[in-house]
Amino acid sequence: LILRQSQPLNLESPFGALDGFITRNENFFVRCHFPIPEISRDTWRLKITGEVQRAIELNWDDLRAMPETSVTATIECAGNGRVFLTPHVEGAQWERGAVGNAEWTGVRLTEVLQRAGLTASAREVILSGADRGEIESPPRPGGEIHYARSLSVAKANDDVLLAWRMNGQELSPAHGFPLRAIVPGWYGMAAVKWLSAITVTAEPFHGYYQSVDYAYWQRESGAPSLVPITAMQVKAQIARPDPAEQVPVGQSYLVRGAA
Ligand SMILES: Nc1nc2c(c(=O)[nH]1)N[C@H]1C(S)=C(S)[C@@H](COP(=O)(O)O)O[C@H]1N2
Ligand SMILES: [Mo]
Repeated sequence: LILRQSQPLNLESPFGALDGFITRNENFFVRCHFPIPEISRDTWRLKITGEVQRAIELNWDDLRAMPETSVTATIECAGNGRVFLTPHVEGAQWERGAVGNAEWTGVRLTEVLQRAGLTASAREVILSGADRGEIESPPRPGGEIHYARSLSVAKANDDVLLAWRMNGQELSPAHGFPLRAIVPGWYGMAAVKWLSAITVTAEPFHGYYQSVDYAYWQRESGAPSLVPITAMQVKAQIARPDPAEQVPVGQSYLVRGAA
């Protein structure tokens, strides 16, 4: 992995090493906004509150007693390839490797939501991580915040997974131990790691990583409006040859890439 930042930890995958459909765990990029929280399974809890029939708290055993399922899904950071943008854009200067594909195992979010029961006014599902810290550059909220992102109730009940295994191995601390969300088809910012709270709301969420960061101006009808980034755009990327690689003339060469 290529070190982009050590505190918080940001590691890029060597995209040129792409050699198959699944990204090995040791090659999987790491994107963190805050220090990695230390969590013990014994004291970890998942709280589900807000627009629910009954607020509930699940411990590790409660969660593991629920039906287990697996899904293969790509995580791409919305900032992948940022270094190639002109003009220059602030933020982690990712090259091609802020992306990976893995098989995730866990319980479907809809199963967990059913335990609590959504009310008729439920509209969004906010996922919060145990990691927290202060935002340095303005515009910023004062004081500490937790990493948090919301999903529509429709997406939450569709194909979102709460995962505890990655390619058959227990999640590592960097990838969200003990539990993270996997939001198939959406950019990585939605895949909340170190999941500790689920809050169901009747109103759209306007948290920091939803409105200031990971949002874009959409000019659809009338005035531009700030919209949270969600679904991934179609993309294809060449792994080999590498941008700096010299390719021999007159010989066959196997080009590799991913879409
Ligand atoms: N709690 C929490 N979840 C998080 C983040 C974070 O900083 N904190 N980063 C998000 C972003 S921007 C991305 S791209 C993915 C990266 O997942 P990975 O580190 O397992 O590759 O995690 C997402 N989930
Ligand atoms: Mo990201």
